Amino acid sequence: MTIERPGPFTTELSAVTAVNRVLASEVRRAVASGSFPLVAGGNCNVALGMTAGLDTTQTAIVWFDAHGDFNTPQTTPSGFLDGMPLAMATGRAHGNAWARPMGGVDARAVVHVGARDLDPGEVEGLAAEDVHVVTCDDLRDGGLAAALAAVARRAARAYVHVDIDVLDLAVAPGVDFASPGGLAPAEVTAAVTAVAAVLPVAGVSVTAYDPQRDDEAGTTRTTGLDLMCELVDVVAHR
Ligand SMILES: [Mn+2]
Repeated sequence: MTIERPGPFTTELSAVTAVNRVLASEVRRAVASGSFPLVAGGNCNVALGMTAGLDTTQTAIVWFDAHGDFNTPQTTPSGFLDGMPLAMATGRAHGNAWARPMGGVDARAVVHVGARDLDPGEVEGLAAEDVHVVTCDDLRDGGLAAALAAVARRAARAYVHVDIDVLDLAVAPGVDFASPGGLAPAEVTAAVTAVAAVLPVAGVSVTAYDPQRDDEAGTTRTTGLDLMCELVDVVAHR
């Protein structure tokens, strides 16, 4: 199914919250009927509807992204709302618009994986909120396990969010804010396999594909679709 904004556009913030309220109720409905919520989103804001639909009090977030997505209106250098979804999902940014009415995930139940392009205010915020940050190098050094063990003590299930810009530029050029030095698809799959070994994965979102930036071979689209299939396979076989 496709989820669209329920009313006319007024502001970006109200559009994001409106569409995510619809997404949250659809996720709730899917879970209640025994279906698995798998979302292909234009940007990372879908995390709001996913977490609210899955019950924020018992859900850990494992967030794969080259960027922090942890800015607030006070720290953002760009003003982009798309740089704030993880901060909004945890109530750090725009709390009155989202987390207070809809619920926010405890930031200590969040693992951020693959960051390599953080703004200074995000580095401070991630540390201040005790988010577990696992860089690409940390991941290769086995640093994911301790972070997962810590969040598993605070949650009954995990929501896995993959911004495909976490992948290396060479395999996923079709994103708006590409950053070199990223992960291979197999590294993401292996990391999600490790998540599923610790907590049941209750929902997956894969976001931020921009067809206008993809190459002629459709490298990112192909990689993204393959990755979604593999992630569902990983999650379904637990
Ligand atoms: Mn993102």
